[in-house]
Amino acid sequence: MIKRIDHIGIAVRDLEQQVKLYSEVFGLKCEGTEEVPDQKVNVAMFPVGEVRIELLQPTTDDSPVAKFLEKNGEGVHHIAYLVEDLESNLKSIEEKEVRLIDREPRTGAGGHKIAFLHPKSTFGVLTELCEH
Ligand code: CMX
Repeated sequence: MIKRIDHIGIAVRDLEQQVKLYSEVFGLKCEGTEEVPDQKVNVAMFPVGEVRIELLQPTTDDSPVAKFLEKNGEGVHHIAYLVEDLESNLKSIEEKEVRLIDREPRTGAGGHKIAFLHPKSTFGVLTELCEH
């Protein structure tokens, strides 16, 4: 089902400051920044080989990332795996009694189809599946 890791999401309070760390200190090239209204975040993407680091800053107080920052502070927020045919994978995951956050794909960064699995069903790791 899973092809590879697509990206690792990191929750940050100040996107601009963190972009400086990843570009100026780590020497990575930012692929772009964008607002993802459906997820209430601003994101900056940094490719590292085939995987990307996705920095996530909340745009509203009720953003899932705002809640995460309040509770945990900055840090790793989720792991996203690349899949083909997200819809049919969601159906088969649900049949295996894993709790889904999204039963239907939503629109994530880059306009990709995404869906989250609940961390209570995945041993505390918020897991995203995405299809390009
Ligand atoms: N990783 C691991 N566990 C997490 C978590 C995360 N990122 N976020 C929440 N949890 C845990 C909480 O610690 C909590 O556990 P306890 O009950 O043991 O304390 C439990 O999940 C419930 O969390 P909560 O704070 O009460 O928050 P909610 O139930 O309101 O929401 C979640 C949690 C995961 C359902 C919600 O954040 C969500 O729907 N996330 C998916 C969407 C998302 O995160 N979007 C932002 C990124 C978008 C992008 O990448 O573009």
